Amino acid sequence: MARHLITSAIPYINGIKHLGNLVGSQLPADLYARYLRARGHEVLFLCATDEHGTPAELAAAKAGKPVAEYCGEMHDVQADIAARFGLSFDHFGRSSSPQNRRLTQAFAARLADEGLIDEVEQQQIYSPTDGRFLPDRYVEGTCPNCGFEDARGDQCDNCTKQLDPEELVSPRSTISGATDLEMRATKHLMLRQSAMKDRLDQWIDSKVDWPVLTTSIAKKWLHDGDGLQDRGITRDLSWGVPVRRGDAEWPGMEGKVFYVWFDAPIEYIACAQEWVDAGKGSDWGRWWRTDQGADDVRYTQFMGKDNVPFHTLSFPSTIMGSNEPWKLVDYIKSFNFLNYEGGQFSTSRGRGVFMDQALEILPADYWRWWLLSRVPETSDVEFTWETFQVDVNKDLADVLGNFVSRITKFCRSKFGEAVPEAGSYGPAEEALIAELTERVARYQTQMDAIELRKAAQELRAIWAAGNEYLQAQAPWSTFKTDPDKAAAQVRLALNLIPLYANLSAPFIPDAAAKMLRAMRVADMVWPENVPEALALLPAGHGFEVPEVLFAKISDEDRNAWSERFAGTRD
Ligand code: B3M
Ligand code: ZN
Repeated sequence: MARHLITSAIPYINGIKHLGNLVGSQLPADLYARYLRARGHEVLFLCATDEHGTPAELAAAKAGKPVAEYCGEMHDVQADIAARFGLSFDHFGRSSSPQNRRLTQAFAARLADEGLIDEVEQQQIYSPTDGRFLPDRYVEGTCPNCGFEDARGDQCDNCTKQLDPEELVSPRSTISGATDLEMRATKHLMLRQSAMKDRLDQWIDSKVDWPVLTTSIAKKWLHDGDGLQDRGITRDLSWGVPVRRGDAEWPGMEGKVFYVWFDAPIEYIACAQEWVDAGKGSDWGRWWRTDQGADDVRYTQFMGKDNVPFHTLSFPSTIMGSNEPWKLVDYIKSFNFLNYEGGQFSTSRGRGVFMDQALEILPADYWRWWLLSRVPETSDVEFTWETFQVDVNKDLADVLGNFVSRITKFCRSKFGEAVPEAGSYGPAEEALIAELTERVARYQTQMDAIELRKAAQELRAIWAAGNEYLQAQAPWSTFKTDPDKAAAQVRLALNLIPLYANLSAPFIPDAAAKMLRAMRVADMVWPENVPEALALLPAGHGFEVPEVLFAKISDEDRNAWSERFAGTRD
């Protein structure tokens, strides 16, 4: 038994996440957490809302609410949807927590004491009308590249060029529309990542087992162009962690906050403190401080590829640079993107299916299975209603669901609702038990390695093996000539149901629980020994025929949904 700390990238607060966000971090992290818990490991699985930065301020303004109130409400909305998706966080925290504020300010003080923070003077856009500096998204104007008139200060939505606000032609304030903008000098803090380059490089080099997607992105930022750049870690915003040097004022930094990407990963630690302060745990240092036992912890992070630079370079710079005994990540699992019907999912344009909408249509397990079995591990993957329909109908309804309903119904009709006693196992049964023993071992190997598509494939094959056995042995025919033999066949097939439930629970927890309830099995127990697990239900053990586990998706449903989600969300 080991101890596993698992974090998922923390979702931005501004709005409900789409399925592309979900599959790129929270859902695979949940799969892994559920699997490790089932294997008997001690797991701390943390996630939170990422509440600072311009997107939060702008979304709150759009909703006509004070930003703190908006974040509080959206946190609850996201927590509720996460729970309904079965995301089994031990704690779902908030990056705006007092714990994170204190920790972020303390890290900044440590880094400054280590000589890793520079104070630099910069020229920045100031709006006398608004009485403030205007960071990226607070300025709009004409794109110098394509002439688009509503380009944002950080990027042009028309031609996608990354911009600095000063580059915009005829810039205006998005707060007041003021155009009398001027350049003024202001001071900002820079984290000297360049000074950490060699340490980071060696560290990444030592991670030979990491996914190539993770290391290649880190290497690119370390070596391309002029190499790793220092990073501004402060912004002229009012919403965020106020810039302080620990408990002390930071002269010249009044009215500024830390950049959202500086405090967001620190929330992984603060979240463990929030978990303790919420009374759910008793010792966060055991998970995060190597001087308090965290050396024994295996720490795995899950995220989309766009977040990799921040987790392989920026956050490790913060951790290593502090020269304090913090736990560093052991393994970073990153993902490519999920696209939606020939384009991208987009939060700002409301394109694709969002988590709340998905649950209006179908229960979480349908989505969990499709997303996890098609998780964009090695390349980008496209969601289409057609593949969704085909996969759900085949894997969940025809293979798993059908197996369960067929064998329980057949048993009820011929032997009653209890495991039949007569007959004994022959070569076909021994062969199935041997095949499943091998497949379960492979499934575990893939799950341990977080090779999720391969694991899903193996699980699908485990389900299919039961169906093939039933098809080949056909107890309904056997029954006519040799009822005892049919009884033995049914006994083994019924025993496959709890085995399947336990193995499948990390992917489809609700269906797994239903299967166990129907078989009157009280606890989830991982089948460490497959032959033993297949003898779990003794002769005479009562069960019920469960209600339909998975309904098929009809062509009408598919067409209606694909039409409903063709446009953008209002
Ligand atoms: N909120 C970006 C995202 O949701 C960002 C992740 C922060 S992880 C510390 O994709
Ligand atoms: Zn443009």
